[in-house]
Amino acid sequence: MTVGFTDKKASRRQFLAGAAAAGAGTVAASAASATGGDPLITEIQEWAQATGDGVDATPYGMPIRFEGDVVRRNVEWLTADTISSINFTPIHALDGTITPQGCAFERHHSGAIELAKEDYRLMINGLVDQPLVFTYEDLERFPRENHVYFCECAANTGMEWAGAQLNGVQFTHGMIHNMEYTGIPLRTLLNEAGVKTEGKWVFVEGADASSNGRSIPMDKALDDVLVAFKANGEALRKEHGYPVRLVVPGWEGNMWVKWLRRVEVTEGPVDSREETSKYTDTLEDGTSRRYTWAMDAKSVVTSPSPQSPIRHGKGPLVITGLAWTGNGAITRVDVSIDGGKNWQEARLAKPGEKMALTRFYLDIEWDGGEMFLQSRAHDDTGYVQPTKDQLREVRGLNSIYHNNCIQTWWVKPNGEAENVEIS
Ligand SMILES: Nc1nc2c(c(=O)[nH]1)N[C@H]1C(S)=C(S)[C@@H](COP(=O)(O)O)O[C@H]1N2
Ligand SMILES: [Mo]
Repeated sequence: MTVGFTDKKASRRQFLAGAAAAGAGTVAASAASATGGDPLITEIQEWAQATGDGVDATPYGMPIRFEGDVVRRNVEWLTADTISSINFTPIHALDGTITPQGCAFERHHSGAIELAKEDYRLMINGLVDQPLVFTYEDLERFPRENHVYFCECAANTGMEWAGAQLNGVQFTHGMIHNMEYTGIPLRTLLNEAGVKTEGKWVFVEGADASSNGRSIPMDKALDDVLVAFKANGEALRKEHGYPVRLVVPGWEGNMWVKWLRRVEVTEGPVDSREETSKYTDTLEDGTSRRYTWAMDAKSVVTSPSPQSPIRHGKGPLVITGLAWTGNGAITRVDVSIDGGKNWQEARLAKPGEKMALTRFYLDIEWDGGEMFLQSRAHDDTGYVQPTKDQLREVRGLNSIYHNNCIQTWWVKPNGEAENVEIS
């Protein structure tokens, strides 16, 4: 496509009109055949000369083989062994906001276990009037709710503290997924057991060898935490905690206990491994922040990005990305193409929803020159996503977790992009 217009709106209209004409096989198409023709238009193709697969060929569908590179990936030097490890969502290749379970990042400390519904038990004990054990079938009889929430590992972007490191948004920001969960409010089950007045926290743990125990304050437990058994309409996948996981909206992924087996009502926090030596944020002076549960507002451009270069040359370009906040809803996203000197307000595909991913777009006329692409999220608490330098000033360089800084992609005239830092 060649577009030589200066007016952005006019050129986009022209582009769309051209595409429509070609599709309808009118002037544009016959012009093509006159110059030798495009066999994809002029010839009857192989796939039109025989029948396709029958409806019995795909009882449960997988993506078509041409999409075979839209998969989870890991970072070799991070993955000494695959049992206690992490892989990343291919967010550079997805659009919209819902993450398919099949490519949603996984993080487990002792591998993904296979736990059948028949063998599933959930215990509620500790400071309750009546300790209870639920089977999976018991859970199915409680009133349930549907909610879309993001789950972000606290370590997402954690490798980028000291400098631009991983060359792809899948690796820098892919420890996140966003699904529609079906589940029972934890509140319902706690009320069933009857929380004693001294019960101010819950300690939640999983059935896997690591157990991944975490303490959650009672206010949160009684607020929006879900005991979930479906994601995106179907059963949780094994790797996401089949048959039941905890959903802790807006809070770090580590608290979203998979294969949930026990909820103990306690007076105080347990100070487990996962909330002391891990998932605390060590500052410059050696002291550590703890109880940093909520994921602060963050955003990133998913395309163009290193794994999603521009292939079409100058002209209309769709810049897109994701924004989210664990403290409420995204209200606005700004995009800069010059490394943060000038900002334009991006278009939100839908108004921001609480603790869920928001898709943004900025449709520009690319002049073919280099760009330093950034995005900046605002949430409904008034919080604005910080630059890397602003974050380092407060948090130093000792942290792994809770890096929500503004990301920069250096897009070159050939359309390739690279992870860089701007200061
Ligand atoms: N039982 C159990 N729950 C767990 C974990 C685990 O290893 N075991 N990993 C936690 C971590 S660190 C994260 S980030 C999320 C990841 O959820 P996912 O694997 O569905 O992406 O699960 C959390 N829940
Ligand atoms: Mo995590």
